[in-house]
Amino acid sequence: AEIYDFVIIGTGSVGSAAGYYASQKGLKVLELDVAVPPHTQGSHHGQTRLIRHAYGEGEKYLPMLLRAQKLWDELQQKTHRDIFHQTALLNVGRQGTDFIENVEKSAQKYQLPYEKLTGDEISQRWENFNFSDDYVGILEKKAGYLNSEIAIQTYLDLAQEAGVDQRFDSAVQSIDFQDDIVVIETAQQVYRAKNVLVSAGTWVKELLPEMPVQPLRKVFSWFDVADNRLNEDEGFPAYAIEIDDEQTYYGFPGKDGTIKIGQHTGGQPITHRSQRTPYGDYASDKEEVLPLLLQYLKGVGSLNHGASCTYDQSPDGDFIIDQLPGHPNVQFVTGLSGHGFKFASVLGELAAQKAAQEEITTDLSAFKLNRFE
Ligand code: PYC
Repeated sequence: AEIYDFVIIGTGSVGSAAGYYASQKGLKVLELDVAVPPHTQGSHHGQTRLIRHAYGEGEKYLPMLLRAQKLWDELQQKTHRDIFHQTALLNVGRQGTDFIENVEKSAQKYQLPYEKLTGDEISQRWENFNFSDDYVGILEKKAGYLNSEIAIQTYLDLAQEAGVDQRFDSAVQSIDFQDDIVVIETAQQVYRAKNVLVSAGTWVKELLPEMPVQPLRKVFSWFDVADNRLNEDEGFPAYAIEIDDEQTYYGFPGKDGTIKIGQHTGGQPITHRSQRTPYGDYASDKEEVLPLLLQYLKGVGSLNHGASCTYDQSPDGDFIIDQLPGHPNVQFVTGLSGHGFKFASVLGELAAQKAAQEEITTDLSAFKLNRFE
């Protein structure tokens, strides 16, 4: 049977990008997924994801982040699909917190354009926000949000046009090794590969039990827009708001009559797919954004609907980008911890470069698996 240059296990966010970029390098590629992506079983559904540039999680992410934005722009230019909305993005937090310091330091170091606002100035500019001067805002005019499902569909369509083999509804049951060849078994078939990327998302431990990843059930919801000023076409920004250590919220400007809001903190650790129950199963699903709506964000109407998804949480919240000890031809990208989608383009490109044995010049040393030893 044919030996693929590159087999990708899980073609949601990172995997779909990897398949496309690998196809552009002339590799013979196979894409496998448990369902037909984009789908609702992973961490890419619910239409939209933020793209922040100045990064509260630390400046080690900046080289990847800037490349990610460039690749999203190129994808949009190439296909004319509706991928990136440069709505501006407002980061809010208390002065002196790690989050705000990281946002400001990374913006300065990488010369990103930003504007710093007092709590009062935030409320003057957007009357729907209500922050005291205990809070500061850092506004990034060039950031915004991505249409995640459209982006994945675009990568998959381009990959298919480029001749990538796609076998969806194909759950991988095992990965094995015959010398330098990786043997991948699904219920239907056995495949052989020179290189593999495991970008399997939340349930990666079913294939790689040694990954220190905790699945976390999360929800987000859409509310009716009760005040026009919350809408994207009125200039309302996307936002990431750290109220305190335990409460970080995020949201998107209103569009088509609704506004999407979620809490980044919280959620329920789970151990099996069946525990990712639908929105509304926990009382907290409907309650968790109320503190934001009662105190800090006005003009949001009634709940329209919600959805549940999962984060693949790493012990420190940072990504895990590495290769299997003893098997350098098996790469994995995991532990994206609920802030990964914006990086999917660049993480896919890096995986494709590695599969093509190209030199990787991005510093990935902060993301290695052995930091947990
Ligand atoms: O990384 O900006 C983010 C984000 C928003 C919601 C979850 N993650």
